[in-house]
Amino acid sequence: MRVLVLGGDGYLGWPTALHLSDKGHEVAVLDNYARRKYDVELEAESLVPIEDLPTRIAAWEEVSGKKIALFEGDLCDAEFTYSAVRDFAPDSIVHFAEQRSAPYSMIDREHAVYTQQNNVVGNLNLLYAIAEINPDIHLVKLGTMGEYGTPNIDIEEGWLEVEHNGRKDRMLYPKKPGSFYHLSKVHDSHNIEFACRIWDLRATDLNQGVVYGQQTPQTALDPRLATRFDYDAVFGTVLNRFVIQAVLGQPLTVYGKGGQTRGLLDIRDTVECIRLAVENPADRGEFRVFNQMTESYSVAQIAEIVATTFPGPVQIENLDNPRVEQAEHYYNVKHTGLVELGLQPHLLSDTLIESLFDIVGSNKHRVNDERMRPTVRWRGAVKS
Ligand code: NAD
Ligand code: USQ
Repeated sequence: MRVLVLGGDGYLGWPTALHLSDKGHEVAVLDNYARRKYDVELEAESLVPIEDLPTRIAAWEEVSGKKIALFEGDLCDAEFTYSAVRDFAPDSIVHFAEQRSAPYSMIDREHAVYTQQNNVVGNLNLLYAIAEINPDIHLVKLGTMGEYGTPNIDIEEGWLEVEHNGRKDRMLYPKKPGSFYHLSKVHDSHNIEFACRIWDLRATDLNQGVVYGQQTPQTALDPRLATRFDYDAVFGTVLNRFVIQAVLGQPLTVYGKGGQTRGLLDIRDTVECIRLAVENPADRGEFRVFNQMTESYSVAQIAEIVATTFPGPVQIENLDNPRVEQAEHYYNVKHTGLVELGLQPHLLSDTLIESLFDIVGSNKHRVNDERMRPTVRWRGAVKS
């Protein structure tokens, strides 16, 4: 199949492009390098050195003999988006290309507006491009488990059968997200479902949990193929950060008591879930939702797992939670859709965490210590 990967320079987009190319698909990547600009703004680079995108693509061709096409530009530029879709003529588009940090979206008004504009407008341009150029294209969109929030009922895969005053309907699952970033994903989901309904598009919304890990079989083939690994308090995700803190000898920064529970998955499962979604497209008119996570842990449990796996001493520090989120809650998520398509999850293991300790150990000199502690406060986003 011909697959266009939007956000192909990012943490997940690049390994996904390699995985799809390795499995025999014709792949193109598209990116505007916004993520590299946030690095400059935040004064924190990827812990693992990464090459620029043209160098990565050339290295992949050298290593595998396979070509990946490149489109450099912004999804918010409709003309560019239309021309990329027209030129590459994909069967499937995998959409990773959004501002993905909750804390970044909560810095202040400017960052909230940027996040929603970038994400919602880029996605809307894409929906129009698909509808006008080839409505048969399957859109595989990265959503997030955080769209649901932490409701006191089971979380279904996107849809909920509701009975109200004696009548029944199948409704989009109600959302209670926890940041302006997570809200942008909710807006996207609604726009995509609407486009499937009115234009007969086909889409899979992948509500992904927090990803951990840094290597896939393809990125491990050559250091020039490495994907980024974020450690800072704005872009670093929880398990990755705890591993890095353990190696640096810094306390693990548990926000609050750590009773908040999240769905997680290994980066190797992310790329495989995308392959499964691409190779088993939704039907025309179908808005299909999968919950893309393999296990749930509370933040305190994640800290405990990292602390017991690390060979040296590890301190756990409970910080005042800079976010506004439920300290403790019910969390029971249905996630059978991708398993039914064939996913064989990599569950969190000591071996994986140990391999991350090694990756961090050889790059720890690259850490800017000043970027480890959280500085963005949800209530602080409004100036008084
Ligand atoms: P990332 O920031 O590393 O990658 C996103 C890429 O998209 C970047 O290279 C960026 O430059 C590009 N991009 C952003 N806006 C763009 C635009 N307007 N036009 C073109 N390119 C643009 O993020 P990631 O961690 O790889 O996440 C990818 C997707 O997966 C995001 O949509 C994110 O919301 C979702 N997701 C990530 C995680 C996680 O733990 N990393 C978990 C759940 C969902
Ligand atoms: N947390 C800590 N200490 C830290 C960092 C985080 O206790 O040092 C806590 C947070 O308070 C939160 C949980 O860990 O309760 C997860 O935080 P995170 O930063 O790992 O993840 P989150 O902000 O939810 O965002 C990440 C990705 C985002 C994706 C989301 C999936 O950045 O793109 O959408 O995970 S989900 O959480 O399922 O919505």
